[in-house]
Amino acid sequence: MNRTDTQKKIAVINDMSGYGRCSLSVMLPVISCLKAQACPLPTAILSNHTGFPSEYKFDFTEHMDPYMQAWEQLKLSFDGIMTGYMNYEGQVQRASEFIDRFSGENTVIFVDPSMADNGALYRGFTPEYASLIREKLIRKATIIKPNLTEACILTGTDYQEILRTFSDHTMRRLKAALINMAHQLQEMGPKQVVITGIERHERYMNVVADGDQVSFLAVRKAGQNRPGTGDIFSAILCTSVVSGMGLERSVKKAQDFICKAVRVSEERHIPVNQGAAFELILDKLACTMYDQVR
Ligand code: PXL
Repeated sequence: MNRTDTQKKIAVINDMSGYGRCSLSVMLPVISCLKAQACPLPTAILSNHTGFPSEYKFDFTEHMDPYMQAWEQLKLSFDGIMTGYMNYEGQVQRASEFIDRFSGENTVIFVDPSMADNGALYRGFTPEYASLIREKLIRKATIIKPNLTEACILTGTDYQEILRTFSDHTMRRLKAALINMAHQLQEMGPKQVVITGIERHERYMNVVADGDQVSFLAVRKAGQNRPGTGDIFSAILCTSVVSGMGLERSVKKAQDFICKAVRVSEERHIPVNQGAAFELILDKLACTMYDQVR
């Protein structure tokens, strides 16, 4: 059997936050651990993520063009392309161009809208930015992974109205509303939609829509929400799918790992703004991918 060149290549368009376990700093080791080659295209370089009192930031937007040109000269193409946190319209435009220039027929295009949480857009993000994400990235995606707030913003759904269905003890109304939102998102382009972070009764529920199939995966809440866990989740999910694992199984694997990483962080009393100490259990993640590359 020819065993050369079977290793998957994933381009990761995101910022590099030097401290606090966010974005590229956590995605690269996770993707490597899952035995794919991670190829970062930074959008910005920060001393630390924005959850600390201050940070130094170097915007990389204008360097993205020559960086892409250099990759084009190498005739690169990728099995997966991931986009995440961006905060300039120019970065979204370039990420959109990146997809056109570096994807092939079978490329998994994974978009994390990364712009809102807890019912509101992040500071500095505007509704116009949200529309741009929808137009330039969601439309071209094969998988998207919005949290509940982002799913509401992208579909024009009232977040407070969704929250009201949380108190419905039968769960029927909530599930119907989530299925409806997932289908609306699918109509924008991506066949696979994962809506994360639906917190209810000390559990997290993720909605997984894969073509016509919709399932709900719940996991017990292991501790407080920590920055960067969404990035780790995305890295596991995208790499697993690129490696041939089904969507639902990949989501399960990602949520179980996040749960364990949050638990170990609580046990070690790691401050919440330092993210999840995933390094302590990364070896356990590696074992789960052996079959895919043998
Ligand atoms: O994990 C999302 C993220 C990415 N990049 C930066 C951030 C955050 C979340 O706070 O601050 C710079």
